[in-house]
Amino acid sequence: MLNIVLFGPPGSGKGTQACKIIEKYNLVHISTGDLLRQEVQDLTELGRRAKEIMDRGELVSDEIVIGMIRNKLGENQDGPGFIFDGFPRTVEQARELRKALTEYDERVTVMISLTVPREELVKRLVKRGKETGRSDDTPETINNRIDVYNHQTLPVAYYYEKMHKHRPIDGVGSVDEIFKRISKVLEEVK
Ligand code: B4P
Repeated sequence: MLNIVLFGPPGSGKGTQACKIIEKYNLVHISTGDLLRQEVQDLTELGRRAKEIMDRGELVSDEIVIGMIRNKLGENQDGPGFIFDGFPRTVEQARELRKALTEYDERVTVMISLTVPREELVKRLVKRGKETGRSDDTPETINNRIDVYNHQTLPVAYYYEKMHKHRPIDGVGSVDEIFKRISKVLEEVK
């Protein structure tokens, strides 16, 4: 299997690039952000709790997120692999992902890490907030999300670095240019 962790700060283009990677490599897409927004839309108890946390720009608890991932892994074991979009976001989530994949004799192949300067992230997310009305794309929440990323999520990059799986990619440029950079790495590792 080809199992990709797609990593980067909020607004770095993870969701955007995930769509293109899936099209080319036919992988199962697991976006914890999308799964949580679906819970919010379905008005579940989990969704109600998650919305409050997401609107503040904080991270939903590891326990909830890991439970959602385990369900998805169990349902899709016959495919060519997974793309984890926005997960893991803490070192604990990374450890749990490793455990869960090991149960299926699988492992993470590579972590693609999109790097984008803070000013560009804020610009992209403010624009998306105006266009879509997404409730966590407000200037105050965006800044908190980037701070949370720097404090709680960035250590995940070092976790994969130690395993020689971390591949940083310049996330500034056109969507197609960035996709070409990612494809080059994926052709090397697949
Ligand atoms: P996510 O849904 O993962 O949201 P995100 O980090 O903002 O990334 P997204 O994929 O949406 O944006 P993208 O960069 O593609 O998380 C939302 C919240 O859910 C989190 O804050 C947290 O509360 C919770 N959550 C999710 N996963 C969790 C976990 N594992 N643990 C705990 N909590 C979790 O794109 C952004 C914008 O940039 C788009 O408008 C796009 O059109 C634009 N764009 C993309 N590429 C571009 C380019 N090359 N040039 C210009 N613009 C570009």
